[in-house]
Amino acid sequence: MRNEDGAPVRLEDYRQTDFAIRHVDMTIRLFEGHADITTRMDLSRRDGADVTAPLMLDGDELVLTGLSLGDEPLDAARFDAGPDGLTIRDLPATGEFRLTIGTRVVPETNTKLMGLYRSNGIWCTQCEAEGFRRITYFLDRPDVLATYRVRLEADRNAAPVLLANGNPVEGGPLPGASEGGDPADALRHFAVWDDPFPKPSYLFAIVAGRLDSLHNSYTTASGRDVSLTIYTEPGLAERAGYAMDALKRSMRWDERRFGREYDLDVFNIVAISDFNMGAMENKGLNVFNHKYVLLDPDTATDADYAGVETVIAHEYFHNWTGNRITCRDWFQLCLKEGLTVYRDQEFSSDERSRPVKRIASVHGLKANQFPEDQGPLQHPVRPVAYREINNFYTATIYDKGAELVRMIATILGQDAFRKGMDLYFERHDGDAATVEDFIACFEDASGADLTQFFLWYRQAGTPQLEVRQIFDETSGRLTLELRQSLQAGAAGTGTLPMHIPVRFGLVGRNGGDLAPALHSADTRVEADVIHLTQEQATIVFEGLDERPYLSILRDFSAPVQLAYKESSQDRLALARLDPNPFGRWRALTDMVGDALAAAVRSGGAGTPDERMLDAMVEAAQDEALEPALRAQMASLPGEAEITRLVADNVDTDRVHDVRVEMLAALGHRGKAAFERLRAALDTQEAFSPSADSAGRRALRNTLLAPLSAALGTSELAQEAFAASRNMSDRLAALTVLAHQFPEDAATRQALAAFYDRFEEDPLVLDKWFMLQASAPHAGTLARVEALVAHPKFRLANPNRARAVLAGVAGLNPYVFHQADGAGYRWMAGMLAELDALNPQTAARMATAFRSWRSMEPGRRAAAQEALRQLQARPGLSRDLKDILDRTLA
Ligand code: B3K
Ligand code: ZN
Repeated sequence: MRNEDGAPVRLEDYRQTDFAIRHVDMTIRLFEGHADITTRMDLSRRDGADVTAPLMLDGDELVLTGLSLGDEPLDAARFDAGPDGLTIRDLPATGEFRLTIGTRVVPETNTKLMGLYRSNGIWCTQCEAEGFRRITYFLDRPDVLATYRVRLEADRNAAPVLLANGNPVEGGPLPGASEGGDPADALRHFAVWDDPFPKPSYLFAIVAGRLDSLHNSYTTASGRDVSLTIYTEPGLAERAGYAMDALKRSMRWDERRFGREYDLDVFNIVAISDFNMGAMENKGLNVFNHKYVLLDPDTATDADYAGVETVIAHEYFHNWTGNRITCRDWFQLCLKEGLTVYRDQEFSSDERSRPVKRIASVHGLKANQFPEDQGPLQHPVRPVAYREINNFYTATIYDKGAELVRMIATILGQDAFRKGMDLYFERHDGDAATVEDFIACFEDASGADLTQFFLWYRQAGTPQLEVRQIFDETSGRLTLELRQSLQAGAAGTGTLPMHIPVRFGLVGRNGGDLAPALHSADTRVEADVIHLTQEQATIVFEGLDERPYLSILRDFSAPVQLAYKESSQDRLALARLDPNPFGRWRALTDMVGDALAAAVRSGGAGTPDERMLDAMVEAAQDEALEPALRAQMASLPGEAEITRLVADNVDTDRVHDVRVEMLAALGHRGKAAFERLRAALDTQEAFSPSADSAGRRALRNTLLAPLSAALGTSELAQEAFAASRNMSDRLAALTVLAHQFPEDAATRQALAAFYDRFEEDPLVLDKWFMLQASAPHAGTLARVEALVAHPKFRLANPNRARAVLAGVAGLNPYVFHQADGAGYRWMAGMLAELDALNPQTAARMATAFRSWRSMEPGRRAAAQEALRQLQARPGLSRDLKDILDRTLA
């Protein structure tokens, strides 16, 4: 059962349950206004468990309607039932026994969207992490694995589709009065589903409602026929075609790359409009935020297509990494999440472009995980304590977790990595495993000792990697000095040196990688990887005619903060010459980021380095590179990114001004080239969601911002908006209008036209809300007040709430960090309102405050004041309180 409110759950306190649950048989009767649930479970004491221990089942806002042991109702003296738990005493010391528990819940009023709730009339569930206890009393933890058989009953008209985990067994009308049934059942029907794979309760799911569907089928490598169905709200199934395609490609890829096949007769996906996160990997019945299923060129951007592909793959891959092998406890969350992110990143790399995908992942890691790792919400990839587990579905668990898996692959090499994965699947299929179990598989498969590597799971924070190079012309020797350090942070974990794999290249003056002889090294150097395991290492290469360009930390081979005094000359050379495409992007981006941060710190843009701007213009035009990569190299970081780079004493007004100036300077410098490129890329080709087509659109649309900034008028964006024939182009143009030319009549007209056209399309309308909330202008806060009063705004819908709240707090530092503190106060007020409806989403949105200490003193004080006032409000959820307490600590 949950600890007393406020007391954290600790890894060191882990112990097995006294009871095991072998099988669960549920009947769920859905009615308008309530649902009745009967849960029959077969339990026994575990070997060696205390024979007198009571059974303590978890609950959350539950009402008990019946309780029997075997066939007899249980005497009231033998149990205590409350909304948060059910304790039963004097249960049999040996052998299996059966408990039958009745509960009643009200899905219609469940705005937390955890447990059983209704989304647009559709009954659906979300159980991870602790939602099953909102449906029935249970040992609601991931190390209690049971098989489930579920019977659903509902009105045939309200819920013609009845879904649960596993395979369908039977279904049909309930007997009406004439057949001897209950007259009230005349219009009702039932379905029975059976899931043969033992699973933890967090993977339980049901869905019932009026749904449209898109069908397909798949034959696995060993010849099993699987029926695939994607269910949507009425009228939207045709938008699920790309998701279906992505699903089939994911299934094939997992067979080829990891030898993993699907294991049930059916695989169902349901797209829901009210959902707290992206999607959920329930066994055989994935439930998705419809944002990650529904697409067509007219309503979805290329980024949406890529997101759908990723999330479909991610949830599918969980079938093995998460479901067949699950986590022993929630401290092991990275075991399924980090690993599955790694797998979905690899999938996207293989399906699309490896360097482009890597750049996008690294960009995301730095934008989301680095600030978390360096601020008050810091925690290790394997945490040791939590107050609210839902607050640990973080960038650290997911994205840094994926980086750790990638480092294992780098350290062991692809073959040994695959052997370790094979061993993991073989050894732990059907288990609730730990990170130690996972690492042991790689050690056993390869013979490597990963003891030091394990520190990456225990120590929080971003290590700093200091690099120095010395070239001696007379001897032709190049000396590399590497040094690592880790600051103790909020998590208070260790700071020991870790195993950092540093991929590198030595690039010749005319391009191409050199392969000089290694003269000496006090650490292991293997091909293009330096294994830094001590605090510092010195590596000397010899036989060089001239100083090469050092391409360091290629492919971002470790999640570290690079501290390297690299000359502009080297960066510019690498941006042009590095044979490693990631290295080209890295050199140029670091140069641009440093220039912007320096300008902010010194109080003005000054004249931006023309060679740097030229390098961006040149990259945009470089036919040897794929267009998506050219777009990445020619883009300026956003204001949020620059804010992060400045790191302390930040004045976000300056951030804004510096970026605006730099954008215009880039536009001036590249004007002719950018115009030519935009014309050349305007091929009028029929829309294709392929990565190539998307890359060309990305490049063309990226150039619109600097060109418009240089022109100083909205004409180009107006033309682009009018000519747009897909959502990527339309949204790019509208963003330039709304962000650069907020006062123009043309902008107002374009926003109104967009609204009129897509008013009835919630996913597009989210974009309309977010676009305005993220506009960096003095008038935005007033506009945002109007947006939340708009008839189409619904705080209870997480996508809509996120569009506005994260639009301001996540994407718009200029407004969120407004010097007068109005942005902070507005956000705090919204969080209080949202918390009363949906604590999980409120807590997630509140993490936007995590970097408040990096602001200049005036803003810092205003943020602290807003946070304190919010923290002092009575009745806050544990979710939000946990985030606020840690943020202010
Ligand atoms: N496992 C879910 C996330 C559940 C979040 C619970 N607060 C989706 C995913 O990572 O695939
Ligand atoms: Zn996941």
